[in-house]
Amino acid sequence: MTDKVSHLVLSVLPQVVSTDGVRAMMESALTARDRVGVQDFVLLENFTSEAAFIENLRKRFKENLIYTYIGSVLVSVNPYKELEIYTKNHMERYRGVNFYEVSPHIYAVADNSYRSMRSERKDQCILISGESGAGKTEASKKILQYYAVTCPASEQVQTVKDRLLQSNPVLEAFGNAKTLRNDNSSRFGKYMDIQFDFKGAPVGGHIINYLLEKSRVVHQNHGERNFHIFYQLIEGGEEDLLRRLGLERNPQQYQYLVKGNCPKVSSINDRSDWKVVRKALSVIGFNEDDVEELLNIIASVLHLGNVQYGGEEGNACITSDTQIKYLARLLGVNGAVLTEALTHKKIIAKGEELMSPLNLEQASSARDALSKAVYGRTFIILKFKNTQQRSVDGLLSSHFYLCCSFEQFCINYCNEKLQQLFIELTLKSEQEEYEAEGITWEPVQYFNNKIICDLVEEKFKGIISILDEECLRPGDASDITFLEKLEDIVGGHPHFVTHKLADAKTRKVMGRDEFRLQHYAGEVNYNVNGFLDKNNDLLFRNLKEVMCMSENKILTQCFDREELSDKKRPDTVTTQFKASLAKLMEILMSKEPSYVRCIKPNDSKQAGRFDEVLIRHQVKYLGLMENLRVRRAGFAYRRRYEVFLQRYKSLCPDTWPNWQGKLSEGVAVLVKHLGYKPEEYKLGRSKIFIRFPKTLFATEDALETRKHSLATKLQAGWRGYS
Ligand code: AOV
Repeated sequence: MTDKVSHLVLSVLPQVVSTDGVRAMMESALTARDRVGVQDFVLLENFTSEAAFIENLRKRFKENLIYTYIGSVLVSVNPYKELEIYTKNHMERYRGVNFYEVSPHIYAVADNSYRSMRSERKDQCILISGESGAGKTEASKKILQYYAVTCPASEQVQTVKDRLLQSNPVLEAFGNAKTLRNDNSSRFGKYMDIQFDFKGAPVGGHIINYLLEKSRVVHQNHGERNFHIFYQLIEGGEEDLLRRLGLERNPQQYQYLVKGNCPKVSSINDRSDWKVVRKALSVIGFNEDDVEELLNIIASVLHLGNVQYGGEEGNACITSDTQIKYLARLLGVNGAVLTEALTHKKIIAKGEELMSPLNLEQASSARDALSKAVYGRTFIILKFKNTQQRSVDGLLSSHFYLCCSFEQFCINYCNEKLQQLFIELTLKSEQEEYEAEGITWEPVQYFNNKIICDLVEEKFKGIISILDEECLRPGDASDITFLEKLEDIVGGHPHFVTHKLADAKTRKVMGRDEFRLQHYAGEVNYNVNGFLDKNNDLLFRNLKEVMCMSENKILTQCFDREELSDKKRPDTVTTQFKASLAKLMEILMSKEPSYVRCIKPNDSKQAGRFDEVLIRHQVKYLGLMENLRVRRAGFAYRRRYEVFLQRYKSLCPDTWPNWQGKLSEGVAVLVKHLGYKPEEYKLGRSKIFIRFPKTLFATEDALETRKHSLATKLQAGWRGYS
């Protein structure tokens, strides 16, 4: 974009002010506020009250108004039913229109972000957060659809649009699964970059997936499933395809698919989804050979799961070579070498290589580690990649889990960092706006969650460092010694507690192998079981070697030979994650963010049910009250002079029918006439700032009264002012 600045000047969009829009927004926000609540939480009279906040959400939810703002943040409540608010007409309504002129909508956020990118030439990002099933994926799809329809098009652009949209079914097939909370739950974080050219047309993009819940490949909890793709392939794959892959049309045949005892889900049609995914794969640029190799990998994972071990004297051996034969063919590896690697571990002692046999347990976990590595790495390269221009728009969705395993620890840490960024950036943008408008900034008190971030990530003393240290320590290191180390080192931290350190009441709700973190969002207990293994994520060297020799082209991309020459121990999972998060934060800091905060109204996926306890919890952990406090710290309402004057000019004889002088002076005359007290408002360079909603409501009521009296007078043939 930078090299085409001259064109950009032409593309600056005028500030379109539609009075109709303003009226629509005011009507829903103000005059009808008793019924439908306020459309911006900053207009709540009692803005510190959580009860008032929830009541406002409830009123709106009842009226199918699922979107509400906190300033420029969009709060969205999942309706669990199709609403007629995503039509082309709606898209047109939001196109090029100011944020506040129309009722809150995801399209407004998308449009606003797009226009800021074009007019201010600032990189944008849209952060979408919320718990599983709250509507993040849907929100990101709606944004993409909005861009696909409203951005300028050309043939090349059409390809990009198609690819962006079609990358979703593919990512969902490989990265989503049925969980107890959501039939289509994304089990990974994603960051999506869309690149626009100087005309504002999307010309490229890429998606970064991070932290896939790999353990799901080999194990699922009761009532949950493995990733969709496995079932889609088995249910939907053509006969000759399945024959070639050596698969049977029955998920119950596969060890990796039976753990959750949930092969079918009523809301999912694996067979028709398969068709969608197959088509989508070709749209995002996979040719027939690529698809074949990809499916070989998926089938291999299923075969790996069925590799059974037996053996005498504790040394594992593979009981049947059926799977190995398939694996050798599908992965393009030597069967004998693979068999050895699945039952032995290579040790280098005194410069000599030795093969040491694995016992049954070690062999099973080596096999599972291989399945996870193969699937996890394939997933990472499975992204729509088409980078031609500078990236200008990002969509990030993240989750907050309240369960308690290693993956959730990482994700909750990610959310803690995002929250920190969120508060910092909200404060920063408030401060910048005040400065730009020449208004004195009054510092705001808020809860800074840095203390929790430090507890997790601080060098040497943080939980990640302690975990890494235990992972590297030879000898008796275990999940329990890790827990003990935590007690020793961070035991006194106000946000940390374990069973041993807890008071009697807390102890009742904690296991002996758990630690509890007091996140900004609430308390979460983490079970240390599996922390060391998952953090190490070790794949034995000889298994890596086999994969590096694979003839499967996707696998050769996934397993780089350089990894073998690198004698240094690979970074642990949390350390890698910490580094990629730091990078992500850096990217986000360099962009102008918009936020979508998604709320799940109930746990039963039901339309119309507003579960207050569940919602209150989310309002808390999304930090919405904190956000509102920061936003309301100074002024509840701010509008550009022309918008304010246009709406209220009829309330003052000096500004009616038109004010001829400077806009700021017109507003000054108007508010003086309305009797605003000096402490109630401030006049900035281009905007009026009003401190309390009641001032605005009084003005709005005056307008309403005037409209009525005017109508009466008009009927009586009146012509002048007064
Ligand atoms: P998530 O992305 O937040 O969960 P989804 O976006 O998958 O949640 O939403 C879950 C389900 O809620 C969807 O499959 C839809 O049925 C419904 N839904 C969400 N938003 C809307 C909407 N705006 N209109 C109608 N229905 C909606 V997870 O991926 O589990 O974190 O991991």
